[in-house]
Formats: sequence, structure tokens, C-alpha cells
Amino acid sequence: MEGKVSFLPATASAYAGEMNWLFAGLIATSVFILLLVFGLMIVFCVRYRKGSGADRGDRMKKTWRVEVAWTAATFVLFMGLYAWGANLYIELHRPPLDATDIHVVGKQWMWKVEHPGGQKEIDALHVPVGRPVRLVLSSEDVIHDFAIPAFRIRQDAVPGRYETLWFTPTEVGDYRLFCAEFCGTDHARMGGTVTVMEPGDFQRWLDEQGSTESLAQEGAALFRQFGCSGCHGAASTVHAPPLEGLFGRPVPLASGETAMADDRYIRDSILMPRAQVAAGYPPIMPSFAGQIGEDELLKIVAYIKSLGTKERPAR
Ligand code: HEC
Ligand SMILES: [Cu+2]
Repeated sequence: MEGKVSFLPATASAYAGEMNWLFAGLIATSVFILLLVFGLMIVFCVRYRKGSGADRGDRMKKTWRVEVAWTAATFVLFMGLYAWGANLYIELHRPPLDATDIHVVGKQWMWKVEHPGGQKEIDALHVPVGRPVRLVLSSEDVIHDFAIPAFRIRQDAVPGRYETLWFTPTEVGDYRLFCAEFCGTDHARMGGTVTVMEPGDFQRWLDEQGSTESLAQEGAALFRQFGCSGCHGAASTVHAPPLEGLFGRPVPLASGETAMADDRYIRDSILMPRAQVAAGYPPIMPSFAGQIGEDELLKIVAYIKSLGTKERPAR
């Protein structure tokens, strides 16, 4: 890239390829409309210039057919572009089931990344080529925006909630990573490098990071430290729901509604227990808002997720 001005950034993910087509489609449509309108303007200017002998009679004759035809044609054309774009946008938020979860926490002014095995990095993201990756984004302070132009992805990291998006890198190499939302003094320096590696190299890189505890193991320790196990543990005398097998299942709520137990639901259960109370249980769980940091939350969520594979005991 150095010293070279290019029209598009590198195309390094499956999604980026599709975005290029959409971009080309938008440009082609705009050029087509531009040429049509300006072409007609020039033709009419020449034909009806002062002193030309063109026929200027019958000016009041209306042809609604032409009117309806061009209105319908442009409507269909632009709705087609809309459907195309919306489809790509929805796809960005529907990760395949085998995607690896990587957590990213935005903070003034850095990106903190945690891999499922507990490996941590700052302002850097290592991913294997050809494998789907799902990012779970959160923020510790203000709104940041995680952007990788070479993958054509960008998503706000909003304090107080999880945002997800996914991608499959297709080209080995280093790419720039940015914060794309003005977030304070050092916003311009909040960025880093995404390194796409061969799966073998990536595995070696993970191993080299030292024997860290996995996110779920660290979460298990926090689960005891914050006293969650006192109510949710098997030996507890408090009437609280067991969390084994919770992840990914529909949960009946006291309000009569049903919620899906995903990252967001578990996070909200910890910070705002009153918002969605599990049916059949007293709303006695205290809120942990302000006590548990984003880093710790995602570990606890990873731990609860890891309980998901076990058989769910009868409630
Ligand atoms: C004082 C006892 C108590 C403590 C301490 C407690 N919980 Fe709870 N928790 C409950 C009860 C009771 C419910 C069910 C009612 C509700 O949804 O609020 C619940 C619900 C939940 C749910 C939703 C479960 C479902 O089936 O929908 C999750 C997840 C959860 N707690 C996680 C935690 C975590 C993590 C901690 C520690 C940070 C924690 N709880 C601490 C009592 C407790
Ligand atoms: Cu930022």
C-alpha cells in the first residue's frame, strides 16, 4: 500500500468482496442516471435552441404512460439497490454457528482483545485465514467504533450493551484497524493492526502467548468471588435458577414473554436483574452494575456459556 494511492482499500474478507460488488452497482446506477439526465438535457438544449426549426406545437399533450413508466422503473431500480444493501447488512449480523468468539472492549484510547483461550492483546487482533470469526464488542466508557476497512466492517461499541458482527478473512497479511467514532483527545491514535495468519501459524501464535487461563476459567473464579455461586451453586439453599445449559435456550419470563439466553441476555441479567425476571423465581437477585467491569463481565458470560454443554437439571 505504501506510496500508492488506490481507489479501494485491500479486499481481505469474503464480505469485502460482496461489498465491492454493491459499491460497483451503486456507482453504475449513478453513472447511468447521470448520463441519462445530462444526455437528455444536452439533446433538448440543441434541438430547441433559439432559432432552430424544431416543431414546438402540441405542447399541452400529456402522456401519462411515460410518466408512470419512468417512475416505476426508477422505483424498482432503487428498491433493488436497497434490498441488495439491506441483505448484506443483515448477513453481517448473522454469524455461522461454527464462528470463533473474540471479545473486544473499547476504552479511551485503546482496543482490548480477548481470545476464547484467554490470550489477550491490545490494539492488535490476530485471526486465522478462512475461518469465521464473531466479534463481541463492548465499551468501558464512551461510544467507540470498531472498523477494519480491508474487511469492510464497522460497528459501534456502545457502553452498556454487546454488539456483534462477523467476518471470514480471505487474505493473509496485516491490515489497519481504526476507531471510527470521535471519542476524545486521542481518538486519532486509537487503532492498531489486524494480522491474518495461516491456521497453523495462528495456532502457534496462540500457544506462544503462554499458558493463560481460559476466559471461562477466569469467569468461574469471578463467579465465586462475586458470590454468584452462593445463590446459583448446586449446594445453595436460595431459590435461584441453575445456569447449566442456559446458554442458547429460550427462557420463559415472569412477564409471560420468552427471551433467548444469548450474550446480551446474560449480561443484562447480571446488570439489570429486574428487567427480565425468570418465570417461577423471586426477583431477589441484586444488580451488579458498577461493581463488575466489562472485562470481568465477558469472562463471567464465557463461564456461563461453558456450562451450556452440560445436561440441564430439572427446574
Ligand atoms: C441473592 C441471590 C443471587 C445472587 C447473589 C446472584 N443471583 Fe443470579 N439470579 C438469582 C435469582 C433468584 C434469579 C431468577 C430471577 C431473575 O431472573 O432475576 C437469577 C437469575 C440469573 C440469571 C438468569 C437465569 C435464567 O434462567 O434466566 C443469570 C444469568 C444470573 N442470575 C447470573 C448471576 C451471576 C453471574 C451472578 C453473580 C455476579 C448472580 N447471578 C448472582 C439470584 C441470585
Ligand atoms: Cu474510540
